[in-house]
Amino acid sequence: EEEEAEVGSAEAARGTLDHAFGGFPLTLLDAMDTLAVMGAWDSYVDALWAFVDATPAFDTKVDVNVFELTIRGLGALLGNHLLLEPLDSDLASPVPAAALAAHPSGRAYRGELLALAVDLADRLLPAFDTPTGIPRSMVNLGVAKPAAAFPSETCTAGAGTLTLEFVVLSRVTGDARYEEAVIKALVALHGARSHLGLMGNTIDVNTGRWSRSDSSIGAGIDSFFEYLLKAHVVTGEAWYADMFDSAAAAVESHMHRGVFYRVAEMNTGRVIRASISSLGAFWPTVLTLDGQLAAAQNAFEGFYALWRKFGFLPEVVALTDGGAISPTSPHYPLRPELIESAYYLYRATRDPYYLAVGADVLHAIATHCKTRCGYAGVADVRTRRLDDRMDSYFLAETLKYLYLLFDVNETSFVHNPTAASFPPGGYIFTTEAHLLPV
Ligand code: DMJ
Repeated sequence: EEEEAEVGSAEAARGTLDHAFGGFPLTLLDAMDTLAVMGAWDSYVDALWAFVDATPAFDTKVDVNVFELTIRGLGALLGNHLLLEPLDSDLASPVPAAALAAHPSGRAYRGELLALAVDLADRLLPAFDTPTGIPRSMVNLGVAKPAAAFPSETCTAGAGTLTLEFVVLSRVTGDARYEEAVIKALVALHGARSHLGLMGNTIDVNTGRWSRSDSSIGAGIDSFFEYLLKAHVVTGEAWYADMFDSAAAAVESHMHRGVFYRVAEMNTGRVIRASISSLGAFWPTVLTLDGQLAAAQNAFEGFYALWRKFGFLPEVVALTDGGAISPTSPHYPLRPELIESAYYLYRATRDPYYLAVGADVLHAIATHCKTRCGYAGVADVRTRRLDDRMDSYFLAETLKYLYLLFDVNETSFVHNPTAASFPPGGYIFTTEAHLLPV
């Protein structure tokens, strides 16, 4: 049930994106900056031009999930554009001129990715045209259907995890429409929280009424919290941090018991389900980013205990009062959140324990998931049966965070950003691990 709610009809969008665009190279786009992070610059330039030469176009009559295409498509286009062509006041480009020159075409980057980002964002904007300003979860890219023809129910993560990409696009282009749309949406969504400060799982974009009042840090809500804090980090604006502080405090008081975070009813604060969604393993990341190290380490232990018990992190597990733990959704679709949190905690503590966690995760994936043509998600962690499926976030996130965790000598430019001006900033990862300058 939780799984289905993750991002509305994201499952359909995920399963069909590459096909629906007639071979639009979404996986290549999502994965490209992992090559950059690894310093594999020749491969990065190959990937860039292979993508551009595929003449990707968004002018296609396909229904897409606004959240999924924002975090995988728009975030990647914008992040890679800013690596190749930073704003004057930003970080210097980490892409070596020699790598671009060494490509057989020898061409210069001329903003091709930014042009696509603007085109895509313009096609997503009609989703925000609702009475509340909270976006619908789906649009048709080629305007074959008006936005209003799509269902009015959306989940909190789907509507509240667009901020970074849209705000940065406005700052880069000088066109305020994108930032205005996401701010209006966020204010409406945050304004719909209960008197306890808890968010529900799904909401109607026409009425602003919750259709599911179960509140958690897992599927359907997870990255809403992440983007409140990261929007503060990127923009420096305090109001995002205030929203994050109150939302995080409500989570800690109503969901947190021991090392686990339960599901609470948003109006009463009562725990209604002792189930743990693997997506919640991002929580130690935001706690670390917020400077709450002890709480982050504690939360990490809950998720890592589940990984150790099953050898992978099942999508959803149920806890009983007697202490039994059983997977209710037994698959592990190569998700990054646990390794992402290990990376943040290692950077904050330099405790080799987190490197050992990384080795454990790497070993399990390398041993059980490697197939002839890629890596496969685990269909059932109890039997180790594999799915015929590798989501693009495996390349964009799971491998990137694993690489960065083990980059203890800090050779990646992410760990040594070069400032073009003073004061030097750094990068922040979007929820799909694309890099945006702070
Ligand atoms: C990714 O697309 C993003 O990390 C998103 O926030 C959650 N789902 C996947 C990874 O699990």
